[in-house]
Amino acid sequence: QYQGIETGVGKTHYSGQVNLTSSQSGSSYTLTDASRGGHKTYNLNHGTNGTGTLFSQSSDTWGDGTNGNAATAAADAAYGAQETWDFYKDTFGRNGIKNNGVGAYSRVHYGKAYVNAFWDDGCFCMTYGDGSGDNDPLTALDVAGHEMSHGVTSNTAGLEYTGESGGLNEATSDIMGTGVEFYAKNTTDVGDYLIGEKININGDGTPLRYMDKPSKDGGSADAWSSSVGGLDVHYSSGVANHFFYLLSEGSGKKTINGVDYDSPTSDGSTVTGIGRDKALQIWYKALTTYMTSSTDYKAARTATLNAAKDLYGSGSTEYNAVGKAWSAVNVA
Ligand code: ASN
Ligand code: ZN
Ligand code: CA
Repeated sequence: QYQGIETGVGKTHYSGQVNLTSSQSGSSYTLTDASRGGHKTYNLNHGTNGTGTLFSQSSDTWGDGTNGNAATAAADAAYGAQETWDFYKDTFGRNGIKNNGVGAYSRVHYGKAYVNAFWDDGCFCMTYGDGSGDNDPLTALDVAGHEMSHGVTSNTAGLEYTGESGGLNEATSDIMGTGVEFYAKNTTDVGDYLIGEKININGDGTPLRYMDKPSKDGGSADAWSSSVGGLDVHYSSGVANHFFYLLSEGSGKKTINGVDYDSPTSDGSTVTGIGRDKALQIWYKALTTYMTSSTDYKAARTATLNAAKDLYGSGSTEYNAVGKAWSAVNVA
């Protein structure tokens, strides 16, 4: 339906073989997705600034699944950008990170042995390191969804990246990154409530974060306390990640896509989940309608209750579950 838009194939490292949208230019293809705001994927080739070079080749099959092939990371990054775009569009009707139909761009092979990935509001771009070798490239789907969601937060609530609002900013990225991972229905990288489970970030195969019981990572908070705002934002996020898990799936033991979860409550209550789809709608509406740069945990409770009231009605099962899930992480 779109002229010049080609259906390529990505042989990713984390998500198996996927369809990727490319463009044809002369006798070569480029990793340019004109169906999603013109998103492009570039090779920094171990540099740390500029855009590097646009991925371009004579074949429309990108990467071979191995890290030795420079285009493999590009295939994962392009897939992450594509699924994140589609997730926001299909789930919330959001047309790109700024909701203006304009795509971002992605850069892979940043620096040498760089163990991180990051979104940058300045360039409106995504960047991925290759990992150190003790761990793997940072191009997994939930990482992509996490990072690009920082762009959505910047362009909506604008949650300041410090204290409790910083924890809410980080949790928004974990929540939406997880939303992307489930949305993609990829049979190689299935949806879960773990963050960074594919990239071997700790060198021992364990995930970076756990939403059912955040303290399993050794630093994150399971529940609110007056000192939570003093934690690193990747740890204070635990309170909202735990809230989101409880609201979606409920407390106690559960197995989803082969992964076992056991989610406690700080007040000994039992929480019954309303399902991830509704929990995502509530979080997104709260983020885009009620949260501001200075929203703290108490205000996040109010924001999500307002969102649940708008979507499902005051006193609805969903509205009551939001209150119960916050109380279960000590946000009263
Ligand atoms: N990967 C980190 C994060 O998104 C990088 C950063 O920007 N803080 O939280
Ligand atoms: Zn983040
Ligand atoms: Ca995950």
